[in-house]
This record gives sequence, structure tokens and C-alpha cells, in this order.
Amino acid sequence: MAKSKFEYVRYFEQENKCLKNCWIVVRIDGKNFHRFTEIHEFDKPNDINGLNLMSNAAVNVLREFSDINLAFGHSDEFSFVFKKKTNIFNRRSDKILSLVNSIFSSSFVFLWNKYFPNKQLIYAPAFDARIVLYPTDQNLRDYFSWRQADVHVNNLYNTCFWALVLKMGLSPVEAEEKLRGTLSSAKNELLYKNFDINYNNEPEIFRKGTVLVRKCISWEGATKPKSVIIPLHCDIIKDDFWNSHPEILDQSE
Ligand code: DGT
Ligand code: MG
Ligand code: MG
Ligand code: MG
Ligand code: MG
Repeated sequence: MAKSKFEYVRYFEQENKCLKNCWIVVRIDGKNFHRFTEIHEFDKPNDINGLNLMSNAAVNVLREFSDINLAFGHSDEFSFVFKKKTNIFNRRSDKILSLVNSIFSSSFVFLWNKYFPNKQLIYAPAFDARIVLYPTDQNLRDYFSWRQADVHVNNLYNTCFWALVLKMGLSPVEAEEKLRGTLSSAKNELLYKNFDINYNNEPEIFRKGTVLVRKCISWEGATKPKSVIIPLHCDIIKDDFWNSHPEILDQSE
């Protein structure tokens, strides 16, 4: 068939490709979740159903893309890492970024009722997304360490803040003033002395966030091992995690 005279516009399209040999990290983050969580009356500082909904939406992303072998999330964000050698969509960044974000966002809405059977979704949530390329394994590990350190800093602060506001009756401004510039040792002490909270006994999902890994599991009676996606709430900064899951950084296959 003869080409239409309009066909030339196709050549205005540009393809950005993710540099070869680099880890491809996609991070999504809820748009104005300060408001979203307020309007949907999420528990403060952590809503367990909200966190599990985020994780389940992330699991859907891993189900779609077998080249993602690790994801990590907390609060309103999740990071996904594609294998260095992935050739998905010829490494076109527009495709990768938009599809990860779209599958995550639609899953979040699709699964809402499962986690909040008695709460109506009042408006459509949105997520921003970015791609970051990391050339070395150390860069990748440092990226995840950075995100998990963020969980610790934020959660310790938020646990103190909401204890002061909800349990001690301080105004948000007063609570913020009380916490401004304090070290984590002082925050731990504040929780222990005033609220009988030992921060280290707070649920790990709140303190460490959620890591999604793939594991091959075989059991008696099963014909072949099955690959499953497992959520963990463990330290990913120290070597232990990476030594226990050597397949994450292993690029031999
Ligand atoms: P952004 O990302 O610039 O569009 O704006 P936000 O408001 O999403 O800011 P961000 O991403 O830095 O902070 C996440 C917000 O979501 C923060 O205000 C706390 C809230 N949030 C996240 N998870 C929970 C939760 O489990 N419970 C409650 N109450 N709030 C949460
Ligand atoms: Mg932000
Ligand atoms: Mg956000
Ligand atoms: Mg955030
Ligand atoms: Mg198409």
C-alpha cells in the first residue's frame, strides 16, 4: 500500500535507550500522598493495609516483568531493578518507564477493595516515575541503602511526631519544634520515656520497608520447582542480605 503523505511525522519520534551494562532502576512515588492518605484516613504514621496494597501492586509489576529481580518500597514509593543484561523493549526507556508506572498505578486501584473493603476510593491516585541507571554493583547497593536509610530516618521521626500529637496532645507545630534538630538517640529516648515504646520492637515492615525477591521453591510431591515472589522486611544495607541472595547480583544467565 502506498504510504500516506502524513507518514513522515513518524520520524519525529525519538527513542531513548538505557545504556547497556547498567542496572535499570525505576522508582515510582505517589503524587501528593500527603493529601491522598489524609483524605482516605490512613492510620498514622503507618497504615498496614496501605503498605500491603503498595506491595501487592509491586508484586503485579514483578509478575509482568521477569527481568526484575528485586524491588524495595516504603511509604508511597517503590523501586524496581531490571537485570543489567535485560533486553526488554530493546531497553527503550519510554516503554519501560511508562509500563512499570502504568501497571503499578492500575494495580493499586484494582486491588484497593481487597485491602480497604470498607473504604471507597475517593479520587484517582497518581504516581510519578523516573529511571536511574547504575553502572556498578556498588552503586546499586548504595542506592538501596540510601532508600532504606530513608525509611529509618522518616519512620523514627514520624513515630515520635504522631505519638506527641495523638498521645500527648501537642499541636503539629509544637511536635515539630520539639523534634527539630534532635538526634536519633534522643528520639528513641523520647519514645521510651514518654510512651513506653521501644522503637526496636516496632514492626519490621515499618522500620525496614518491604523487599520483594524471587525464590525457587520445591516441595514434596511437586513435579518441578516453582518461582515465587517473597516479601521480606529485613536489612538490605549490610552484606548479609546480598550474600543470602547471590542470584540478585549474579548476571551469568
Ligand atoms: P510528592 O511526592 O512530592 O507529590 O508529595 P507527597 O505528599 O507524596 O510527599 P512524599 O512522597 O515525600 O511523602 C509521602 C507522604 O505520604 C507523606 O506525607 C506521608 C504519607 N504517607 C505515606 N504512607 C503513609 C501511611 O501509611 N500512613 C499515613 N498516614 N501517611 C502516609
Ligand atoms: Mg516528593
Ligand atoms: Mg509522594
Ligand atoms: Mg514518597
Ligand atoms: Mg501499540
